[in-house]
Amino acid sequence: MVPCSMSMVDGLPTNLPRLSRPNTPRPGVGMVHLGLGAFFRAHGALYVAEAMAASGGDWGIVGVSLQSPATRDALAPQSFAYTALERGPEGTRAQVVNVIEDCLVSRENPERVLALMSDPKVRIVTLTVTEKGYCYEPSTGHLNVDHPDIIHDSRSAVPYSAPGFLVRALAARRRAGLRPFTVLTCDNLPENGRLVRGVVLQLARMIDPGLADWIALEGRFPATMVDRIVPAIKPKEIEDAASLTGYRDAAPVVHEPFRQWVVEDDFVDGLRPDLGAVGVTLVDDVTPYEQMKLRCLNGTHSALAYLGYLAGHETIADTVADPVFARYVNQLWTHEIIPALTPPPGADILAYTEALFARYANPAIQHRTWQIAMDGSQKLPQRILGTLWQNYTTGRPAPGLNLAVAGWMRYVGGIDETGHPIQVKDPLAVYLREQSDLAVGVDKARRLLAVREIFSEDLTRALEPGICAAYERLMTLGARGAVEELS
Ligand code: CS2
Repeated sequence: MVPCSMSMVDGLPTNLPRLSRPNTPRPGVGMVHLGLGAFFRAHGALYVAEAMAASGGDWGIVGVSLQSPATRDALAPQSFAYTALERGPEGTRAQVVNVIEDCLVSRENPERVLALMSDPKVRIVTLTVTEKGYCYEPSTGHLNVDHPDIIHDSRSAVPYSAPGFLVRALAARRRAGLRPFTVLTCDNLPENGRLVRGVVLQLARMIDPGLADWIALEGRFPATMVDRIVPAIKPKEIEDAASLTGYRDAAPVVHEPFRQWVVEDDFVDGLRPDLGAVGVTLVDDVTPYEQMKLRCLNGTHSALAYLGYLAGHETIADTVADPVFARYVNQLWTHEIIPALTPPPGADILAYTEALFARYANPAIQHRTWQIAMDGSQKLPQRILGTLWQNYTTGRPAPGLNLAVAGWMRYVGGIDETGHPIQVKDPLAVYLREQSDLAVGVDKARRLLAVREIFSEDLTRALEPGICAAYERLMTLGARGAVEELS
């Protein structure tokens, strides 16, 4: 705790020194990261820093925020160094991360971002722009050509979107006779390498078919599976960090001890940091790892987020501390998710889900159900709907996942079980709310099942009976009651 006698500015004691970067020789810049949020700073950036410490290389990172200047403004006065706080059940460990060399805000200075991405020393562009940042349609995986940013980026050399920056920078490299950079997506998307390659090629084709052909031939878009639970930081945690470390850091990150990164080893000219030296699994095919993680972790995260939120639980740890939800999540794994999976070679899937439960239960990680509930329209297909479809085609009942989708439907309806408004954050929030408001009772579920950006026609037909039945139980019994009835 911060001693009360200290004076405080923005909640931080002012007589503590500010985090500053040690005066050591810096590696050259080799990577640009689009979407400099907490996740990358607590995951990919740490691996890259460790890989350089282990094997050298000029892989310093310039971070780019696509929207808000907040991270740049917080990090610039501390020369882009920051503290990573590892929070386990046994306590907190702090380390200073020193791998970000600069930070740009693309809306302020897009030309500078493009110039950097077209610089020959940059050989990899990593991304964590969240699902919606790829401007694709979740039900088909194709670029959303009606997206306002994509319409803009197809016409203007100064882009707004992540796909726009990738395409315009690759075009500049081609004009300059340079090799392309590797595009390394670190977002939780289905077959993320193929997906980002697809949206980049589609946008490039709208601009210049010759460019699209060059990218298709020369570009590399390795798939990845990323895993570490990194909740949004609260102001109180910034204060706690200061009292733990003895210095003020305006932008620390908090993460759990666990981490995993599986990467398809397919980089332009084979150029990459020595990731294998620091525990990254380099493979030919990421698909089974990615499916296991997206369905076992993210699928149950979303299920717990919607139903847990409706039942009044603030965090995932609170939700699984409720025995009804603890049974529910274990049943999801055992009866609905694992039977529909082909796990990676040699994986012990039961040990994996047991470890997952312990990670959820970690009381030191305050991961809000509301945070995970964000952007459900972009998350449901790869997290839950694929499993539901597979269970449908093999005739396996999936009452727990049906209830999770019903929970999402109730959630995007915008009113909780006590009659209070829910602050729904989703690119389709307004439209989803309108659909829900247009109907009464279980017809709300039918309306939402007809949203084609999320559910294909086949999926709607297949899932309608189960999801409507679950929705009715949810409305009758409430979230906790409906979950309890299943277990
Ligand atoms: C979470 C993920 O916010 C969410 O939707 O499910 O961020 C999750 O914590 C990570 O994928 C864990 O690796």
